[in-house]
Formats: sequence, C-alpha cells, structure tokens
Amino acid sequence: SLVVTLDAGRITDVSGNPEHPYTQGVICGKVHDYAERVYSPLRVLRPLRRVGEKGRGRFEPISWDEAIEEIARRFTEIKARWGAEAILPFSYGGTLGVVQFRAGHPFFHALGASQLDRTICISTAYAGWRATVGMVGGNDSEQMVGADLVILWGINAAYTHINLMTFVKRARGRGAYVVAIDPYRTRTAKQADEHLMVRPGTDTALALGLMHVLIAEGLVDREYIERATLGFDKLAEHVKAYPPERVSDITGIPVERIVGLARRYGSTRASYIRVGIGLSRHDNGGMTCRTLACLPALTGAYAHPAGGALLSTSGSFPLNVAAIERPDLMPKPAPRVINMIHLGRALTDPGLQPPVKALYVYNSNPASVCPNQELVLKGFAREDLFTVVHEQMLTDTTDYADIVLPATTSMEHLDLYRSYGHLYLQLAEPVIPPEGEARSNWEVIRLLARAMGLKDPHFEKSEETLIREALASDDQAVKGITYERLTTERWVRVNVGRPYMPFADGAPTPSGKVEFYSEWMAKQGLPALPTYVPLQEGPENTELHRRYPLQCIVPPNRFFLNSSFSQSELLRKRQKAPIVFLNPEDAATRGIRDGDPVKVWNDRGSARFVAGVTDDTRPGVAVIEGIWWHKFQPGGRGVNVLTSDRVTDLGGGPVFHSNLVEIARLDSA
Ligand SMILES: Nc1nc2c(c(=O)[nH]1)N[C@H]1C(S)=C(S)[C@@H](COP(=O)(O)OP(=O)(O)OC[C@H]3O[C@@H](n4cnc5c(=O)[nH]c(N)nc54)[C@H](O)[C@@H]3O)O[C@H]1N2
Ligand SMILES: Nc1nc2c(c(=O)[nH]1)N[C@H]1C(S)=C(S)[C@@H](COP(=O)(O)OP(=O)(O)OC[C@H]3O[C@@H](n4cnc5c(=O)[nH]c(N)nc54)[C@H](O)[C@@H]3O)O[C@H]1N2
Ligand SMILES: [Mo]
Repeated sequence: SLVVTLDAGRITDVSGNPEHPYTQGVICGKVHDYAERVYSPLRVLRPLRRVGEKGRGRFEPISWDEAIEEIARRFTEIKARWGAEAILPFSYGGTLGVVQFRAGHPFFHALGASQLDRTICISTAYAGWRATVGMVGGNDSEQMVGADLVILWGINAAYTHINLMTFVKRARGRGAYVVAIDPYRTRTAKQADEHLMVRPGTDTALALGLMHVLIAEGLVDREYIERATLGFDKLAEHVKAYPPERVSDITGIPVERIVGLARRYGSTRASYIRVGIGLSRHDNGGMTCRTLACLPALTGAYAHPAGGALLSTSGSFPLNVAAIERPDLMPKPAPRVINMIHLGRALTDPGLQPPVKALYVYNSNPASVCPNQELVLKGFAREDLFTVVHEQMLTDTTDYADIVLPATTSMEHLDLYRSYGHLYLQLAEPVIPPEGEARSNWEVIRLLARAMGLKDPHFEKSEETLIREALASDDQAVKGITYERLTTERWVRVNVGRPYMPFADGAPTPSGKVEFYSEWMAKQGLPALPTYVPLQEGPENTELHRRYPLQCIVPPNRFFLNSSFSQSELLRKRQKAPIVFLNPEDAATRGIRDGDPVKVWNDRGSARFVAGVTDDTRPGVAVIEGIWWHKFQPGGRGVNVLTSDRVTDLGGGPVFHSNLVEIARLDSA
C-alpha cells in the first residue's frame, strides 16, 4: 500500500503506507522512485506506427483512431485468410491488478484466437504445492513473528519480498533462529543466522535427508501424522535411502549441518518455512515444491499458530475471475493453447498450422523475459508477422512492433489488487490522469471489440463494474467484501480467521489429508513419493557438463522488477552493470579478475557481462541477477539467450535456473 504525494498534479513522492498491516511503511527503492517511471523520457505517450526495419524501434506518431482501425483491419484479414487461431495474445505480469491483468481475455476468447498458457512464473511451483496440500496457500506470514525457527528456502526476500523481511526481523528480534537455503549468499542469506549453500536443483535431496533424520530419531508428531496425513509408513521406508552422507554428496552441504538442521527443525514446533518460487525454476522444480510442503506435516508445525509453511497466498482469494475472463465466449471446440515459454518456437515453427500471423502483446516484455531469446528475436523479426504492443515504455519488445499503443500506469487507472504474500484485498484508484494519450488495457480492449464488431454487452462494462462482479463470489473467504467497503476501508483482510492454519487438520487434496504419497503425482508420470530427480541440465549430465562446467542461476536483482525499471538511468546506475558472479576458484582457472568484461555462453547463445568475483557463490555456480533490456547490454543480447525453453516436471513452467554455461574473458574469448 502506497502513499503518493502530488504537487500541482504531479507525483513528487511515493512511500510505503505506515497504516497498512503488511506494508508497515516499507517499500523498495524502485517503487520509491516511481515518479521517475511515470515521467520517464522512454514513456510511450501516443500511438506509434513502425517506419524502419523490425528491431530498430523507429516510429511515426499516429492517432488512436488510425491505430485501432489498422489493428482491426489486419486482425480481420488474418482471421479470414488463416483462421482466428493465427492471432496470439501475449501477456503476463506488467500489472497484477485483477482487471488489467486479464483485460484481453474476453476479447481474444470471443475472437477465437489461440489461447496462451501463462506458465512463466508460478505454474510449476503451484502444481507441486497442490500435489501435497491441495491448494495454493499456507500459514499467514504475519504469524511467523511468533516462530522460534524461520527457514527462508529459495527466496531472496530482501530483494523480492521486501515486506516479508519486516516479519523475519521481528521474529529474529524475539530470538528466532533464521536459516536461508540458497545456492549463493544473497542479501537475505547475509541477514540470516545460518546459510546453507545448496547446490542448485538438489533441495529435494536435502529435504529427504532432513526427513531421514527426523524419522530415524523419532522427531515427528505421531498424533498430527495420524490425524492429518496420508502415506507416512511408505515415506518412512522410502527415506531410509537418503542418509545424511549421501545427501551431503548430492547437495554439497556438510553432514553435520544437515543433521543439525534436522534436529533443530524436529525439536521446534513453532517453525515457519517460507518457500520461494525460485527453486521451482528447475527441471525438477515441481517435485521440489511438493517435497518441501511435506516437512511441516512431519513435525505437526502446520497446526501451530506460529508455525507451518507458505509458498503463496494466491489460493486464499477466490474471486469470481471468470466474470472478467469470460471463458464462455470462446468458440467450441476451444482454440489451441500455446505455452508462453514456447513463444520463440510458436513464431518460427514451420509446421505450426495455422502459423502465428498476429501477436498482441500487453503487460509483458517477451523480447527480454522469455527463455531462448535468440529464437524469440528471430520470430519477432519476421516481416510477415503483425505485432501490436501495448506498453508504458519503449522496451526491447516495442522495438519489433508494427503498432505501439500507450498504456497507463497503476497511478493512472483503477484496479483491484490481491496478493501472493499476504491476505489483504485492496482497491487502487487513479491518483493522476493518464499521461499523454495513454489508455488502460481494458479501455483499449473495449475499443478493439467495438472496431471488430463484437456485440456482447460485456464490452460495454466499466472497470468498476468488472471489479464489482469479481467481488461477487460466493466463497466464504471474500463474502461481504464489497466495492463500498474497499473504498472506505482501503484494504480488507479475507475472511480466513486468525491464526490462519489451513492444514491444521488435513488438506483439500483428494484424500483430505496432507499427502506424503500422491496418486496425482503418479498420474503425471512422476514418483508418488518425494524423490530426488537430478537435473537434465546439471552436473549429472556429464557430456554437457564437460563442455559447460558452470551451473548458471538467473534470479532477480534488487532494483529491477523482471525487466521493468530497466528503463531508468538512475536504477541502472544503482545496479552498476549486467554482472555475472563467480567464485574466485572458477575465476582463477579462467584468468578472470573482478571487473573484467566476460562472455557467457552455451549452445543457445552468448551474452556479455562484467565479472563479479566473489566467494558469495560456490565453485561451479555462476549467478546472473536481473534482466537488463538487451538494448542496454553491451553486445545487444541479454541473460535469456542462455536460458532454455525446456519445460519443468510439472505445470509446463520454465527451467530458468537449470542452465549450464561456460565463461571466458572477452579479450581471450
Ligand atoms: N527486486 C525484485 N523483486 C521481485 C522481482 C524482481 O525481478 N526484482 N520479481 C518478482 C517476481 S515476478 C517473482 S515471481 C518473485 C520471485 O521471487 P523469489 O520467490 O524470491 O524467486 P527467485 O528470485 O526466482 O529465486 C529466489 C532465490 O532462489 C534461489 N535459487 C535458485 N535455484 C535454487 C535452488 O536450486 N535451490 C534453492 N534453495 N534456491 C535456489 C535464487 O538464488 C534466489 O536467491 O519476485 C518478485 N519480486
Ligand atoms: N532471466 C530471467 N528471466 C525471467 C525471470 C528471472 O528471474 N530471470 N523471471 C521470470 C518471471 S518470474 C516472470 S513473472 C516474468 C515476467 O515477465 P513480464 O511479465 O514480461 O514482466 P516485466 O519484465 O516486468 O514486463 C512487463 C511489461 O509490462 C508493462 N506494463 C506494466 N503495466 C502495464 C499495464 O497496465 N498495461 C500494459 N499494457 N503494460 C504494462 C511494463 O512497462 C513492462 O515493460 O519474467 C520471467 N523471466
Ligand atoms: Mo514472477
């Protein structure tokens, strides 16, 4: 929740709202400087039409009428010649507002366009979590303040969930022992009492090692297991195969640290595990999340008011989103589905029928954020592809657009916000009028619907009406939370009670229990019990590892939000340069010194970085934080030329962190 200060109609300051129970007055640096973004010299202020080559980003201004007329004409032609599936919408997280996030859905559904499977972030983690506990939820993170042990597992909260750190610090101030589990020493790990520098992609093995000790030493809660779980006897037999010695070999963590953490965890019922999405971005990421969700069920921490675990609170906001998405407007049979992380393939596959002939991008910067960037850019460069990009900024993606449309920021449009970290719903009203000729996602979709002759009354609705319809859900968790309440109270906690312990007596799985043993996993072709499955692209792939001996993880940096804020000169300066961190040992064998320009490459591509030599990362693991727009990166290519468009074990998500590379000094490369 933000407090925005205006002077003569201009934003002069943005700060965290001290009254909001989760924000508590704290916001991150990038949002503090939000005015810089709203008034950025790279802001799109008028509709634009391409005049130069694709990729050059050269445009002439046109009117809204001309832009909408041209898009409607091209969509109509493409639909007539190739069928509506030749049109593909592409959108993701530019705004997570309930209306503006899914504004395009009803239009593209009614058109019969290809559907987009939005897998790039949470699909894998959520699928894994659901396998064990049946819903995407967990104990309220505010309750962590009362915990005696906090484990931050694969989450760099100091960068990515800054408000969570308020509660971590309070817990620690009360005497809680804080453990961070991450392949490198993040800013979060530096604030913890203990850091386990796990080898990327081996967390399942680590968790199985903990389970081995917990069960062997009788540090489990028999009563909770009996009452609320399924498959304990099978699990107990199974984890005998994961003694700490074996787990130490797999994870790179010393035996005594594994045993130590297991004993600490087993003797603390007020233990709170906060799991990040990061560790799901691996070949085996779904299995990892499923496995971690089992741990609090062994000790009974799920039933402790200051214990348990959380991946995300998304499942606690059962809004009526169908009222906004309108899947009923789709023709039958439903149009084909394209996985968003296969954008490059979809744009270049000669066998795809019909081919993708038109792309409508909003809320996303796919030229920067999608894996296998070389293939994505090859697709974007197609002269016969009609690309529309609705954007706030002149990004790497708008450089390839035929038409660019100016978008409002969250300061300029109305929306309803839920959360994936806390339990409050909130309304945000515009604080300034749209800059230039900017329009919100929903306004543009309404214009397009009218221009394409779509008659459904849905396209007459206002943003406020859509919010009211989304709130009109029968679910107990949001019952009684009305538009009026939100305008007067500003934020409202969902009706889940306090303390919130959704798995205290079981879980909404098929068996009604927390499932150590999962039939559903078996149906997906995966082991039914938590099992360590090595990465496809990791050291166990010895042939590939010989050529590319470094595991390269690519987590967020501090001052960007995915590729957003890369437009800001101020924040680019704070971020210094696109950096690859590597261990002094790996640097020495390659003759690399701190600050050297280097190239990082694999079979998918090559990009340039500055070497950051540090023992914050372990030998064999390189770290590239953040996504710089590649137009600001020397060599014109970004981190995602290195990442693969392979899918994970569950949910069709990306394997951003399962990535083998080699690094060399630029002058010798
Ligand atoms: N400043 C900033 N904040 C952000 C974002 C941003 O770009 N910048 N992005 C936002 C978005 S969209 C999301 S989804 C969230 C993501 O936020 P997080 O849930 O924190 O996920 P990641 O940042 O991808 O990864 C978190 C940590 O997982 C670690 N990791 C990688 N592989 C492994 C592994 O095998 N095991 C373990 N234990 N750890 C591993 C990474 O090193 C990283 O420190 O953050 C949001 N917040
Ligand atoms: N290497 C690497 N790649 C990653 C990740 C990583 O950690 N490392 N993280 C992945 C993750 S978790 C995610 S979620 C994705 C995110 O990928 P994206 O969803 O593409 O997120 P952003 O890069 O923030 O780009 C969002 C764009 O939407 C625009 N925008 C913002 N608000 C609006 C609006 O209201 N309307 C319109 N039309 N546009 C708007 C912004 O200006 C911005 O350019 O990236 C993924 N890619
Ligand atoms: Mo994300």
